Amino acid sequence: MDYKAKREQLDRDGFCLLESLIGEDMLERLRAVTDGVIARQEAAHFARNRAQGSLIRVTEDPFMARLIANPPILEALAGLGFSDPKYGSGFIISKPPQSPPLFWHQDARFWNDPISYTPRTIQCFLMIYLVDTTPHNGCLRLIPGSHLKRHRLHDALPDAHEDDLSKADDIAHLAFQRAEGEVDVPVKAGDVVMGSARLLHAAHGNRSDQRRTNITLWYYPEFAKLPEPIQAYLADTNWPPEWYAENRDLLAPLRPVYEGDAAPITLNRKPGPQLR
Ligand SMILES: O=C(O)CCC(=O)C(=O)O
Repeated sequence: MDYKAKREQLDRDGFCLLESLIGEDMLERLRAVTDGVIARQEAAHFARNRAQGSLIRVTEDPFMARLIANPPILEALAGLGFSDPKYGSGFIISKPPQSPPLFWHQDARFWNDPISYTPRTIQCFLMIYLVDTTPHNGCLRLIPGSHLKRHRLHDALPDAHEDDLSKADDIAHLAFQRAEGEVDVPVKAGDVVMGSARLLHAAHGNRSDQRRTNITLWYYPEFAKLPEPIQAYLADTNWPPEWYAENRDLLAPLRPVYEGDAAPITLNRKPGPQLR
């Protein structure tokens, strides 16, 4: 993999594609585990999250720790220049057959800190696809560069993950429409899309007859270099203690730890006027 070119793309465009990172054996295990977890959810979960399909914390199954600490993922992060990443959270986002699109949003929370207005990747998603994914069955859509440059949507969108949008009961809403500059990111099963939490992104609906499952894992690739108030906030993880205890060997090196005395940053999910 040409990590230098990938890193340049991540800094410039806010994302890059890491091809064939997850092997077939791991994919098979992940399909079985995620299908089991999805089958255990109540109907209300799917009604609440129609736009995502599902939004299930990966801590519902201990096997997921093996994905979070999967050597090919950590090697790719190191190849990109992130040799001491920390993990935050993760979700099983699975679109059932014939399901609606996901609305435009960005997931950043630290817009109060000047670091959010630099090319640095504070927080990134790794979207791990368990099936081949195209515009037909719900591939990712992104607005390249929107982690650094203001887009019309920044001012037009309601707060990220607003309840009504998640229910997808008004597909005519601006948040579900085509957006200026958007690109599709079709992938093969086992590919991983890496991107900045600040990047505007959405997903097509799934118009196929097969389930489309993506596992989104969130990492802090340069945790130790982040401003201390951000480290202080992130160190207070909400990992379930029994899940952590069961997977301590794998997860301990990836746990964000902060021992200073800075107060945690106040969250702000909306970019300020510095984003131009
Ligand atoms: O499931 C997808 O295609 C995208 C998920 C997403 O946007 C997110 O996790 O923020």
